Amino acid sequence: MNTTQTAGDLTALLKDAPTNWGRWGDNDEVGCLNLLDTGQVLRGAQAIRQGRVVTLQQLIGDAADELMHPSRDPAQHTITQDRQSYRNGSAVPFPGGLQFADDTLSMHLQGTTHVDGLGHAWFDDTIYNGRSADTTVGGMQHAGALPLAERGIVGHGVLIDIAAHRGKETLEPGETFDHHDIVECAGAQGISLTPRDILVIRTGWPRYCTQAGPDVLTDLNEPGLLYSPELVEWFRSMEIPVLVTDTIANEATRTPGGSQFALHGALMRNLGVVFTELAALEELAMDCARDSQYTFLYAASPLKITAATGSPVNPLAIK
Ligand code: UVW
Repeated sequence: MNTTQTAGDLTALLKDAPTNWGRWGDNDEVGCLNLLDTGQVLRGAQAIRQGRVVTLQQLIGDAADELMHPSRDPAQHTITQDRQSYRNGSAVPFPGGLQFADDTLSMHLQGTTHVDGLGHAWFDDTIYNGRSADTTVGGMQHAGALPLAERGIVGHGVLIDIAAHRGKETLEPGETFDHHDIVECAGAQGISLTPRDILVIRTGWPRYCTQAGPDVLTDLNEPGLLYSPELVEWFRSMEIPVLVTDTIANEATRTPGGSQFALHGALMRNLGVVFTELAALEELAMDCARDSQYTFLYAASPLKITAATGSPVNPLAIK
């Protein structure tokens, strides 16, 4: 008996759920990024019509604005050298007079807009592609963020503005939606989804958190996609490679039956869907509403960090 299991455990919930384990070989660590081939990059490039670039990263270094899981701390940004260092003699100009400023950043790699390695979350002591969760001890030996960073994430992006579709600024705590809502929202936006689209879903949740204050995060109850076998089957059959949202964890926190983060199990661990969380989507949403173009080239380059569980990222939507 696995001592970490609880009443609503994911082993039981997902016992018949599909996996992509072995589909791209026993050593695969990038999962559904395998679906983003050269054809998908070119399809994404065809969505570029105006040459406009929108960046999708949350600001790092201003704790008041940083949204993150309550188990994580704000980034610590420290200036280690500046003009004052030359005034007080702790730094010496280069020959010729050049001086420079320097700084460090200490942060949770998943404490801002970030990509999750496929091995970041697991149940049943097994991570993506059937590896032991023991391979996460002391650093990700497999399926961390590095293989995703080495490949890069580029394809045809589609914004699904669920909040706007529901006539709201933001979804409420615990408010859920599913694949039917995604398809309906896309239709209302004048597009139909195509297999291998990168889904970028706006809930407006960061705005809710800013208005409600920090207490809203202490007993996390995010809005988002709600687990169901049908939803998982839709992701599998649509071959959705990447799920990007503006929430901390890309899914409704609570699953009926008592478990939490069931889609981390069903989509990330089982299917190898790459999660990007905490994206800043307000500007993109306004831009898409203005020109009615909800498609774009999506390009994201996680950092190459040895053995990391995830990586900060500043994705680009290029329209
Ligand atoms: C958790 O859900 C704990 O982490 P993340 O949101 O980074 O996937």
